[in-house]
Parts: sequence; structure tokens; C-alpha cells
Amino acid sequence: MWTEGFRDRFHGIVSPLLFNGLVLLASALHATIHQASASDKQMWHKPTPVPTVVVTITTDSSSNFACSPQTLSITPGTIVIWRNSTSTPHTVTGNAFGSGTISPGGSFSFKFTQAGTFAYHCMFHPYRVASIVVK
Ligand SMILES: [Cu+2]
Repeated sequence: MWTEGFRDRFHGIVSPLLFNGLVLLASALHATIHQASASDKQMWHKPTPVPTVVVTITTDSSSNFACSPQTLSITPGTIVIWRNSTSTPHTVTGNAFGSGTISPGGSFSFKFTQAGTFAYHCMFHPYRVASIVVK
């Protein structure tokens, strides 16, 4: 019958088109899902924040400049931020690091990656000694 022949030919043309359409649809859907999961990763898998600890350069009860805390224990990878809360310039000077002048209200930060005890002082007030213990 000619109708059967027509149907076979019709299917022969339409099915591959339909199949291609489904493949396109599936890959578009996949791309959308992939994008969504990539942004989910950004949303939920934030990089671990670097631990930071503040040391305040201050004036102690004897009116001497001091670092608070004077001895600070941290783990490797911690960033130490020194904040100068006095009205005098200071430095944070050690063998492994040096701030240069820290103005009143200013700060200096240093990331400690190596274990050890790091003594430091102020170049303007050498009596002001303190240390960072990394372990
Ligand atoms: Cu000082």
C-alpha cells in the first residue's frame, strides 16, 4: 500500500530529526545542570579563610610601649596583623620580617608559614620586645 510506504518514508525522515532534537535538548539540559553545579561549588565550597590574629601595639600600665599579646602562639599559615593604637610611630622588626614605620593608627601584616619562635622589637623603642611562636 502506498500509505505504508509513505509512513515508512515519513518515519525515516522524522525519526532522525526527532532523535537529533532530543540529543540537542539533552546536551543543552546537561550544560545547564553543569553550570548550576559549577556555581553551587562556588557558593558552597568557599576557599578556607586564612586565619588572622591581631597584635595591638599599645601603651602598658607603666606607660611603656608594648605588644599585646607579648607572646602570641599561632599555627603555620596564620597572618598576624599588628595595629598601632598609640600616637607614636613604631616598627615590628624581626629576623624574618620587618614592617618599616607603622604610623599611628596604621597596621602591618605578615603571614607565618614556617614553624619556630620569631622574636621581634621596635626600632624606635628597642625595649619593646615580643615574639610570635609558630607551631
Ligand atoms: Cu616603638
